[in-house]
Amino acid sequence: MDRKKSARLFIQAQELMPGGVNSPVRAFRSVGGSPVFIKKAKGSHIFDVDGNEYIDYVLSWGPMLAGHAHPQVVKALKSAVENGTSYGAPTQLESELALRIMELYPSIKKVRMVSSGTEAAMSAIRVARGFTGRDKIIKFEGCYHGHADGLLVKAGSGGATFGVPDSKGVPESYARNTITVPFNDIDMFRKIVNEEWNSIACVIVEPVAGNIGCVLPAKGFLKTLREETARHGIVLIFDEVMTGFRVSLGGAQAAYGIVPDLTCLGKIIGGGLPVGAYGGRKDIMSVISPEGPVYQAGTLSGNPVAMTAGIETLKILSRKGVYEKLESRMEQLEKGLKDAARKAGVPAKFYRAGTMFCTYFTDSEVTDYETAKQSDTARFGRFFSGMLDRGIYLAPSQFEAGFISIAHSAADINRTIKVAYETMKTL
Ligand code: HOZ
Repeated sequence: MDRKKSARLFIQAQELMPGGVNSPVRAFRSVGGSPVFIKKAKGSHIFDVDGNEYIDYVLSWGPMLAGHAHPQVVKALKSAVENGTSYGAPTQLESELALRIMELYPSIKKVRMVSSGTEAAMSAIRVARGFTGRDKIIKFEGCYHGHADGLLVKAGSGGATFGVPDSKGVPESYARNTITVPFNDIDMFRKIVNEEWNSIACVIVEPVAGNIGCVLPAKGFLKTLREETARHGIVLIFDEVMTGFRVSLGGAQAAYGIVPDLTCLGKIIGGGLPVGAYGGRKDIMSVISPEGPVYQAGTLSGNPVAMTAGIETLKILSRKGVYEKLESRMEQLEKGLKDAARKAGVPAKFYRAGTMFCTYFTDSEVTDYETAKQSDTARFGRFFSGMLDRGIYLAPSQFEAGFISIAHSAADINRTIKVAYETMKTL
């Protein structure tokens, strides 16, 4: 497949931006080769500047659950833009999106819109600290909650991809307040909480760890987090930036039956525009300015264009039958990829939660960051390149999840399975 123009653009971009990109994982460094420069996307397909077409399983790292450029979203956006693109003042659209979110996430009694998942997570933590008067937080190894200072400790996503889970530039005094526990390690979590509870403001978790691939919560893990935090007055924050609307319409909290105190959302509630949100218990959310003493603000928060994309996307997702269709496509993909690996004689483990998934090249179960790291990442790199050259666009890292959308057809999935088998035979 010819990608000369992408390669040329990347050479230029490297002179202009660190690593030639505006977010590290995009640089393809862990899988080799040069990133694909995108020209446009429609439905389940994405097109590069050299005229190549790919079936897209990155979907802008998750948000395009309704497919790229969905006609209903595009139409609403066109008319929204005609009315101006930002006011920095209240609109009815904000309340409309807030109501839709609260209907689907009953744990959210009040919500604050922000502009990214990073902002949602760092703000939710500030609120938890303000509410409890405690400083420490617990996060899980390999979970990624955006790039705020205190969260770049044993972080997933680019941190895992490039082997730098603890970022330089984070003062030791910040990192000291972040306690890390291996994902799914119930005993260690209990021990730490029981010893240190009176200094712990919150526990933040991706209920399905999507920034080390797709690692499922072990039986009883999320329930233990809920019980122990409730017992000790610690705020439980579910970071559902990835799992929201993906694991189910009501997110991981609905799928696993756990009610967190605060929830972070992002990606899908912006339908591909820069949006995040955090919300939860009324007493906790009431500490936020101007109701309370915890400050958090943003000129672009609640931006009318972004709210419009979110509202239309949630309308599409709330239609009857959408999740049943997604489930059947996902089952088809799961079965096909497992069969392809078996027939090709390649050891692989496939995991998924709703429509987020990951294939690890290993014989052993992947249950946390350590076991994810033991998978054959070099083989993943070859798999990634083989798939790309055959028209399948996967996330360029073993430590990121794949996604499908409502636009992925049975034919897309069949083609992907066929190509996966061809590629796996060469690994
Ligand atoms: N944090 C994203 C993955 N979960 C990566 C975003 C990007 O590199 O664009």
